[in-house]
Amino acid sequence: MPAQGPDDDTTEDERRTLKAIAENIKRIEEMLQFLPLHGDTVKDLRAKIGLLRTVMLEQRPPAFALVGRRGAGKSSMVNALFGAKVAEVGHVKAQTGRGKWFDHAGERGKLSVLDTRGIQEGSTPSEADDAKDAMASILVELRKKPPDVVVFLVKATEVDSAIDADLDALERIHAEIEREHHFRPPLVAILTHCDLLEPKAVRLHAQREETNQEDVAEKLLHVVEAERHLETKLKERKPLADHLKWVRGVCTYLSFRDDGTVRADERWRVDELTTTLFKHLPDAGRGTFARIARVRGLQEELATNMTRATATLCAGVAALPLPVADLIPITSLQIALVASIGWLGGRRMDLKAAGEFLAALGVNVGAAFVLREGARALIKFVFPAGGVMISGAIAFAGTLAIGAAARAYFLRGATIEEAREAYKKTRAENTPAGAEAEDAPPPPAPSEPSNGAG
Ligand SMILES: Nc1nc2c(ncn2[C@@H]2O[C@H](COP(=O)(O)OP(=O)(O)OP(=O)(O)O)[C@@H](O)[C@H]2O)c(=O)[nH]1
Ligand SMILES: [Mg+2]
Repeated sequence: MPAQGPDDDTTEDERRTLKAIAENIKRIEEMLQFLPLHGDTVKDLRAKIGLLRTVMLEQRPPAFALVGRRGAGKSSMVNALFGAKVAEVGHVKAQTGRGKWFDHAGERGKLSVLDTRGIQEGSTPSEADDAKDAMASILVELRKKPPDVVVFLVKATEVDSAIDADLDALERIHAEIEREHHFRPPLVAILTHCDLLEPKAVRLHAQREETNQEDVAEKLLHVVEAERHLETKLKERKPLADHLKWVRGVCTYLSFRDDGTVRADERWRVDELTTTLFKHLPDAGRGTFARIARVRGLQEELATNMTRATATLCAGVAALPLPVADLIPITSLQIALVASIGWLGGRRMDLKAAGEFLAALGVNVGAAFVLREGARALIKFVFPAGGVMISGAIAFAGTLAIGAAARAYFLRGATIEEAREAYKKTRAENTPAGAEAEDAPPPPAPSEPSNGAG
């Protein structure tokens, strides 16, 4: 694992890759004006380019403001999302990044977190002073950058005790964001420590293995009661109520050995939490988040959207009048797509490995591709109208098929043979009858593609 500085963990190769992708996307945007298309279609294409640009090029760490009492489980939530120890848990350790935006870095990326620890204490005069200081520094930080989502954490076992001070702090923070940035971020409220609700011994994370299912039901009822209570409290606060997206009990408990390996994993509903946070993130934070949290469904969703966007663009490029189309080889878009899906699955952005993957699928890249592009050009030349349609349909089906294969291989861990099957199947399903001739597959290349580092 290379050392990760705050901003500098992209390699030279990755930078080159990103630059190449950026140039392609820019060229496509310039080409849009040549497309013989009308208003809505062009708008749709622009939106698709926007998605690709954001996911491929403008990824940044998602930003969360965590509001909750000392010990509510803010650091544990960060670790639970990563599935690894990236934040210090407990009361004893130094308070890293207190009152400051702090990037928590794991192997697959970073989360930017504003930990608002300490703002609600107030039972003794010195705590009250601390709380004032803490709030002042939080407000300064909020001016620098707004969070994408505000997460409010309350211990399920403490939801009945006076949480009004916590809610005051939450309201103040939310209002400050609006004052500075003119929007109110979505609010997600979680009840942590649900495992400690009665009956205590029931394991929420291993419910099905419990012999007494009545006890399980009783515990779940207590979770629901706590959720209702917190929801009611939040809804009493008018400015917060409109932005409240989710109130749910969870367990984020993970225990690590000194060497960082997991000793106990009692996480419950963390996938649901992850899905909810993903849903409320802007596209720029989604790729990194899906990559970090390793929730397959989210990676698939994003990869599928990117595949559709790329396929539509490829079809558009294929339909461009010559010689404009030659300026944007369809293959380079497809390679960028594969590299991005690989990245979502945790690999490095690597165009070379992506090209090798395409070759291993049996997709012509390189010299053979040039010939095939030549054939496409010839078809257009000889039969302008029909040729254009056929090229577009083939480019569309081929790109969908490449995306399907890349998802199988990089996200689901399929073998290269299985990926090849996915490619063939998807291509056959999406190719209109009579359009196959141009795109006869070459003999499959036998080699495994290299995986890229990381
Ligand atoms: N049983 C149980 N313990 C939890 C859970 N979440 C966190 N903990 C424990 O609660 C303690 C406090 O958790 P932290 O994640 O450090 O809480 P925090 O909000 O970051 O606390 P401060 O940084 O001090 O404000 C730790 O000992 C955690 O292991 C949970 O869902 N269940
Ligand atoms: Mg903490």
